[in-house]
Amino acid sequence: MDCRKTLLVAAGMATIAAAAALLPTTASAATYTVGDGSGWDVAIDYDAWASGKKFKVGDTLVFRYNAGQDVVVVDEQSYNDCATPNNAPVLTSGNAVAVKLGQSGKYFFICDAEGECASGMKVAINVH
Ligand SMILES: [Cu+2]
Repeated sequence: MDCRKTLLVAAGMATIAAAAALLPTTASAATYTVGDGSGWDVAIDYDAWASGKKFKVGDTLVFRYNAGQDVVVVDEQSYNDCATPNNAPVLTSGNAVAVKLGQSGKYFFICDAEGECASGMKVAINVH
């Protein structure tokens, strides 16, 4: 019966922890550095980076990158094709570029340096 009591205490603590974990999601806007410490570069799994994150309207993405890289805001088709439309906004203001996620929906970003999008330098963000 000691064992049963321990289980009940553990369950109670888990409930408290779960409730506490919910609190930050209702708090103010967040800032995410794309790729975290790896920044915006080739050979990084941005799908893995984005998965599990809950991007909200008002959050900000920060792209940190070296010279020769850039950030292009594109639509889904261009993201899939790694193609940069002629009229696409190219963000080149340097290290770092901040992008505010001003409305809900999907955002797509690629690097248009030769071949780098195809090497994985692309990220899709779903904003709720
Ligand atoms: Cu690049």
